[in-house]
Amino acid sequence: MTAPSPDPHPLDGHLAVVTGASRGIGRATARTLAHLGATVVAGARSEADLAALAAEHPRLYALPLDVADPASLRTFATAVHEAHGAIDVLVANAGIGAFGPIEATTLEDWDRVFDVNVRGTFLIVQAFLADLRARRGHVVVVSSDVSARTFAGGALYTASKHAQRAFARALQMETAADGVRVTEIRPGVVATAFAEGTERPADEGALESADVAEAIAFALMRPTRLRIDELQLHPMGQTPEY
Ligand code: NJP
Repeated sequence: MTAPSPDPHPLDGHLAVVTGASRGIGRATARTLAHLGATVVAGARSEADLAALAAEHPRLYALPLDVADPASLRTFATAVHEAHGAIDVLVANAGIGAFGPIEATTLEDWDRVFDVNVRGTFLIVQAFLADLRARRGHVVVVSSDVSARTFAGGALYTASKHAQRAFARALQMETAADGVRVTEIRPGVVATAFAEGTERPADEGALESADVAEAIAFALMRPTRLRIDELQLHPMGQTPEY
C-alpha cells in the first residue's frame, strides 16, 4: 500500500497579506505562501518590484503600501477588502534598521524606525483585526532574534524589536478567545538588502530569505489546535548567544 501523498496546496482557500514583500524575507514569504495555495496580497513601496513579483504566480497580487503612512494603510486595507474580502493571514514583516551609538542617533532616525517597525505593525494589525477575529486567523510578526536581547549600537533597532515582541504577545492575549494565533518569527542574520544595501550571498554566516519563509509557512500550516508562539532561527555561522 502506498502512503497518501501530501496535499500540494495546504493553504488553499486562505487569503494572506504580506507587508514588506518587494524584496528579502517578505518576497520569499509571499512566493512560498502562493505556491502552497494561498492567495497573497503583497504590499510595499517599491511598485516595480512588486509588479515583477505579482507576475510570477496567478495567486500573487500586489498593492502599494507604506506602513508608516496611515492614509496609505487605509487605502491598502480598503483595496484588499474590495478585491478579495476578509483575510485569514497577516504577515507583518515590513521593517527597517538603523544602528549606531545613542549620541549619534537623531530624533529623525528614532521616529523613522519606530514609525515603520512599531507604529506600522500596530496600524496594519488594527486595519485587519476584525477579519482575523472573524476568520480565526493567524498573525505572523517578523521581529528579530534581538527582540529579547540587545547590543551596543543597537539601542534604536532593538528597542523597536522589543516593542514588536510585546505587541505580538499582547495581541495574542487579546485575541486567543476568538481562535486567532499569533507567531513571532525571530531570525538571526539573513542575507537580504536589510543591513548593507545589497543582497549578500547566503552562507553559513547568514540564513536565506527562503529559510525564514519556510519557518513562517510551517507555523501557518500547524493544526488549529496548536499555536507556535515564537520561532527563533539562526545560521550555524552566527555565534550562539542568549
Ligand atoms: O529586509 P529588506 P529583510 N512600508 O530590506 C519594506 C527583519 N529582520 O527582508 O517599501 C512598507 O530586504 C521594503 O519594501 P519597500 C527586519 O527587521 C531582518 O531582511 O519597497 N514596506 C522591503 O520589502 C524586517 O522586519 C534580519 O522599500 C516597507 C522590506 O520592508 C524583516 O526582517 C534579521 C517600509 C525590507 O526588506 C524583513 O527584513 C532580523 C514601509 N514604510 C530581522 N519600509 C536580516 N535581514 O538580517 C520598508 O533579525 N519596507
